[in-house]
Amino acid sequence: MHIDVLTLFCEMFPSVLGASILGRALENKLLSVETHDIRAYAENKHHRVDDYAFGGGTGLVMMPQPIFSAIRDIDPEHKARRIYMSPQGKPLDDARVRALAKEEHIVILCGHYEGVDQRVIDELIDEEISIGDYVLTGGELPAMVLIDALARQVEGVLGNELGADEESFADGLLEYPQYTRPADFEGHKVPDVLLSGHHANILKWRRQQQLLKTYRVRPDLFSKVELSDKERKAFETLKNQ
Ligand code: 4FM
Repeated sequence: MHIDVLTLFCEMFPSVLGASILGRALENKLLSVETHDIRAYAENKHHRVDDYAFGGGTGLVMMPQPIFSAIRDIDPEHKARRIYMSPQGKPLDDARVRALAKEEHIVILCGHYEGVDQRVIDELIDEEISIGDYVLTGGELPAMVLIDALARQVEGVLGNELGADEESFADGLLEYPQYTRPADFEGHKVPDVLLSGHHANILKWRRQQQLLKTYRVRPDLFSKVELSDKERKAFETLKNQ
């Protein structure tokens, strides 16, 4: 997969893209990311990229010319999936990440100021995506969030042999709690079942913990989980304990 990022702040990307699992994935060419400075495409004398909003209002709007020129340069035949990161977008979730991970070429536009000229969205963008219901100063952090989530779905990026399918959200549940040594840290003990060596009991306990956590913290996710009649009954008993 290749990802092109259109941004006014290319300098925000190298440290995040260079570190940890994402850094290794890029180094190993499992995916590639290229950042492009929108300002370099501005054709006016002072390389201006924003202007006042028609109709009034306080903020500046990113003007169409530099973004149209950049996208025509990077994806002239519209072969890529073009994404605009903004709070007005559809909330990103695991299903969307998995679907986008199948794309060969993605272009991500990072917005700033009060947004971009609507003609950019109407004429150039395939989908508008939000990483959550809060407003950031720019789309760069959301773009990095999306890139990181996509990278995890690319074959070979995760070191373990299980991969992303065995990880959180694959079954629509939050993760169970994890513990490592020591078994007793300043009097705070690891649950006995995890030290018992009884594999079936451990699996059962972990599943119960996932269900309880999801039920309490994310009722929206819990309502979508499919449970057998037997498991639903057992959970009713468990949650009333
Ligand atoms: C803020 C872009 C205002 C456009 C931003 C406008 C964001 C988010 C975000 C900065 N992007 N999810 N939340 N972007 O805040 O994706 Cl008009």
